[in-house]
Amino acid sequence: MKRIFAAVCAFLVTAACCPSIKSFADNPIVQSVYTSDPAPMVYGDTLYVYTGHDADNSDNYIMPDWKCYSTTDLQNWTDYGTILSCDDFAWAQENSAWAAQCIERNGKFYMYVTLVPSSGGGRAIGVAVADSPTGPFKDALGKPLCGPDWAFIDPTVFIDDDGQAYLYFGNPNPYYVKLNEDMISYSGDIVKVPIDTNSFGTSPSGEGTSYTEGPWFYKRDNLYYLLYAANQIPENIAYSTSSSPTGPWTYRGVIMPTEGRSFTNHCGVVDYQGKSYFAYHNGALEGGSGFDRSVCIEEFSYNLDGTFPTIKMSEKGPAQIQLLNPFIRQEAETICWEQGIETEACSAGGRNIANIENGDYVKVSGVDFGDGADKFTASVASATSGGNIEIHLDSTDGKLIGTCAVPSTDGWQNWKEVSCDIENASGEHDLYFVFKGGSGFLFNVDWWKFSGAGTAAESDTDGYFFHDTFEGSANSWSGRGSAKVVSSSNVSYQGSNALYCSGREASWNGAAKKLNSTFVAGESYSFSANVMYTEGAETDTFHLTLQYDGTDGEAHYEKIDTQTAVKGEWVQLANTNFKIPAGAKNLVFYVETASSKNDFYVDDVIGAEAGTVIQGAGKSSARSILTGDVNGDEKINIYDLILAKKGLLKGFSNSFDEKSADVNQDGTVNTLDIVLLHKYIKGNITEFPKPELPENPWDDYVETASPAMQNFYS
Ligand code: FUB
Repeated sequence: MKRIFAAVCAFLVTAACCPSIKSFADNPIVQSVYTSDPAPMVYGDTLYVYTGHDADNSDNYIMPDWKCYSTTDLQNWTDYGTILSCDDFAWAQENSAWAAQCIERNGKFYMYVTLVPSSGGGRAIGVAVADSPTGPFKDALGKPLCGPDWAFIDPTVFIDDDGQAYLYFGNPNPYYVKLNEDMISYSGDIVKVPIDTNSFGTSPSGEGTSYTEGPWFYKRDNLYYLLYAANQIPENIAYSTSSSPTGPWTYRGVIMPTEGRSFTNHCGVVDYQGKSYFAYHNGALEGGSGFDRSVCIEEFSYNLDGTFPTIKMSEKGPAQIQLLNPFIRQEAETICWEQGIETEACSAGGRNIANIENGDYVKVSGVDFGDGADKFTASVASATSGGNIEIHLDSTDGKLIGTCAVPSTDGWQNWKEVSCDIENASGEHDLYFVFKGGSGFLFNVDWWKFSGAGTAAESDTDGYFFHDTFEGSANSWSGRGSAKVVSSSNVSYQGSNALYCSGREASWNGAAKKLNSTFVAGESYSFSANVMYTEGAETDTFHLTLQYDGTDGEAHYEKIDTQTAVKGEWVQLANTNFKIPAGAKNLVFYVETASSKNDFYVDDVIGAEAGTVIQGAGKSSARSILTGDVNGDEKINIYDLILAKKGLLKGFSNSFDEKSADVNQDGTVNTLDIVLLHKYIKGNITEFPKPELPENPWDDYVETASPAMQNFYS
């Protein structure tokens, strides 16, 4: 790839027609090598895409190994390099690494691959196993799992809800086999799927079906999907569905029509962070062709009936679902787009970017500098005289915010941290590292990070990122809507002040705090706030809520915790593991009520690392009233009678006990309630009498008024 870009640039420079580069497409997702046959997999919070690897300048399938890339935002992809190769299978020929898919089961990762055994006889399906999604993978069997047979290519694997795993594969006919729970053996025969045009469409010649190769098998809403390359050559992507994992199948049509400079296509489908994505390959990268393919990805939505929309190839790719945090270490090989860069194994672990020449660059998409960055640090190495990293915003010749000099470190893997000042970087930008220097390779970069005002705060020894106590100030809190907030010494949960919220004209008019870039979308945190109110009904319901802008551009509201408070008692709103939704922006954290407009107080508000148990006022003593259940244990028995009698004689310790003891609900607890409760417990009555309300309270009111007023009302 390096040579192709260098040659293209040399030509453009010679021709003196090289326009300044402004922005680029984000498909294909990898530019440093040619990639093919994508197989997406979600594990934990991360989307991985496993790919084949087409050697540069190929005029046939020269496919030495499989690669892996991951993302959490759909724009920036981290390169794990080669995670498995033909060399890892002692029985396989070199350069025969055709399509593969990886799946996790019981903490192990199984990669099903296509290879050609050295002993001949056709292609075969092998299986490798690893303890992590990025390897190292090892041949699990030392021999093929299925085959050899020239028809056995392109494995796709799925584990059904009942635990049965299925492996589909095949060209020009699909086959399936039921895998055992160990995922490296199978039971029963390898079944050749019966196909006809109703199940797999009609081939363009009119003879036979459209099914060609590259199946992708999964289930969604109890419907099984088999997607595949269809139409013979050039291929499109079509699909069939079934109510059973083994068919019969019904042909559903073409999803992705033929296009994109590759006569094959090969797809994988995945749901990630609430959205659906379709991965495929084409020949769109510079120098691309049917043998030098590149993996792309598109977002799509299923139709309401579960059918697929038509999906077109695009240069733009999916929207970024989460901004990148520049204030934590970022791997240099996390890239949206690059020119002239390669990656290699790094002596410090993972990978680094390498073979950097003058004018090469890396784009990192959607970086959130928040309140600002004033320093840049990178880990670099150079066996020559180094060069400079120019740091630009939004394009390769956009605003220059800093230039970091890279010296010689006497070796391509002798790592040294270098820093430079950064000016005027705040808010959200695409970030461009443009590499400058003399001729030849300049330097390598392992990782980078920024620091400054927008820097994510470090948590303190308690694990707290912030701790607002309102001692003499409202800290960074403000009123929402009509509400006003001030630090008040009227009451406090800790210390001598609390935040007083008043002037509320609606329940959502509460007390709010903007969360800074410490709080990262997709990550979990522990939150706690203590609230109390002094005027209004006996109880009130409070919410601790997160407002954020979603990836759809709309405002969303998510409850962090909800509690019922008793008037005059502090109650704690807390959640030790609240996940900020992926892609959430403009985070506002606030206290509101469910429906009242009561004034309230907030104190001791903490945002901390996920899992941190924060001491607070605890849950409220509020409970729902069950008439007769005076002690609140959800049973009505002699203990309630004892407590009711005691309350009548000496007074009730709280309003819940008193309300529960008022079994005839006439507003007071008296001997009649005690008698009724006694009768209920003995079984003489099975329900308490309902309070007697006049049939028409207005008539009753008028009747009891003075004659003059009765005259007035009439
Ligand atoms: O990559 C080699 C072969 O090309 C795959 O196995 C097929 O699916 C087609 O994409």
